[in-house]
Amino acid sequence: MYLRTKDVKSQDFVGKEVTIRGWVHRLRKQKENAFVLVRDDRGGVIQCVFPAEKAAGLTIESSLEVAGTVSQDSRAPEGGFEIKGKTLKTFNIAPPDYPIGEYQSDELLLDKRHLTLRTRKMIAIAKIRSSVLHYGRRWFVENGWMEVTAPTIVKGAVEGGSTLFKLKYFDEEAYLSQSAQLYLEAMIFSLGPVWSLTPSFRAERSRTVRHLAEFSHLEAEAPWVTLEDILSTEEQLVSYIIQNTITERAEELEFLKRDVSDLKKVQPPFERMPYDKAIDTLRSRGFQVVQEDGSRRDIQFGDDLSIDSERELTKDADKPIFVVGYPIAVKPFYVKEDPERQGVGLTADMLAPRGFGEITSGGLREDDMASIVNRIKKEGLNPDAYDWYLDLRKYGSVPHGGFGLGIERLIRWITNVEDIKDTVLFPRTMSRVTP
Ligand code: AMO
Repeated sequence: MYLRTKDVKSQDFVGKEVTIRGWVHRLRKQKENAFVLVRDDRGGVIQCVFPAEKAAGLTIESSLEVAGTVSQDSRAPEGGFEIKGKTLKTFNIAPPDYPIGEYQSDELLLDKRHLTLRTRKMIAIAKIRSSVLHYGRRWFVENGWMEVTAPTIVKGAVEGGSTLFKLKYFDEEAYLSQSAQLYLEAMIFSLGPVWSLTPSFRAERSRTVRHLAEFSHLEAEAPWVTLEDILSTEEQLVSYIIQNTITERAEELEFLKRDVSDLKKVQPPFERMPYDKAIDTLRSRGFQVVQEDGSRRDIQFGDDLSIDSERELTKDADKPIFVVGYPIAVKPFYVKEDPERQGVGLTADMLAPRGFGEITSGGLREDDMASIVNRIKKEGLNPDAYDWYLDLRKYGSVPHGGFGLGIERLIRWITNVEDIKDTVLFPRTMSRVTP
């Protein structure tokens, strides 16, 4: 039986013989001894010491099994325990040209992502990611929402035609889904509050540190809710994920040098800032927008919020802020218009603090048949592709709403990594579809 390094690093094993399996993570050969830092299949490491001749053929990333005696030595890296190796069995001796070392360009690390996954940084992020997904699912289960799965090959756009990935689907044209929302809307009539975690695809032409072409989308939808119900669900969910993740992954966050004192403050309620107030605040700070011809003008009511304006609004915040009531003109066709304020949507985006930007978008859905058809046409979309969706407005329509949370945006905030590409194991962007 072989053990994991985490279990071996304990007083209980000192003086005892153990067997571990893993890969050569670091290697230091001296005249008498070789110091082999072995990484196991959970990303844990322990130093194994061998007589130099025994480890002579070892190279970085060779796979091996080590049997030896555990001892405690304060000089041993990563916790002061090491294994005095007795036997060494190799599964594979890697050639000496392993491409990942201490200093590499970001591009090379992405080109070799299948190997970069073995770095301590990527292991830490992968574990944090796993916790974020786990606690997201747990929150929904504990609060009585049903998990569902929507198709990812679809006929209609949800978030506008410009970011659709087209594909040939046998003899017709179809798209990769931008959001499960419309399908979740169909499910609430018989399944009640539902949620899903599916990939969403956006042919984003922009190269930014916040956009992926494929991202993990956590989406929820429920009947008979108010906008306030949706916001309350979102703030509880996000707080629950963050508090549990920073507790469970304290070691990994420390490895990433993420000071979590600000994250500890993330508890409901989050501020609700009316969109009008957001615009007033930005105007009072002289905030300007760049127009298509390159000229600048003051931001005004009706403008969408760019990442720069989101950064300005949240730069001193510790908790996320909801911006509530965007103009429907800057939002997709399904957003419900406030019956008391023409042109204003019953919708809100959650902006993460300190400029991390939008992490959720949600609100109530338009349930009036005539206005939704009108808005589908206005967006230049084909109403025929939405006939099934319009049935939902025909047969027993009820007030309803939901939201979508970008898992990678949330992880970027939690880990404080610069580029969203580092929050996902195999990122897909405009310029990258391999490995
Ligand atoms: P939206 O398009 O705002 O809304 O997407 C919801 C959330 O998904 C994340 N996100 C992205 N993450 C990484 N890369 C991208 N290219 C990307 N695009 C979006 C963001 C965003 O807040 N159906 C609606 C939501 C709803 O109203 O239910 C929707 O998809 O975190």
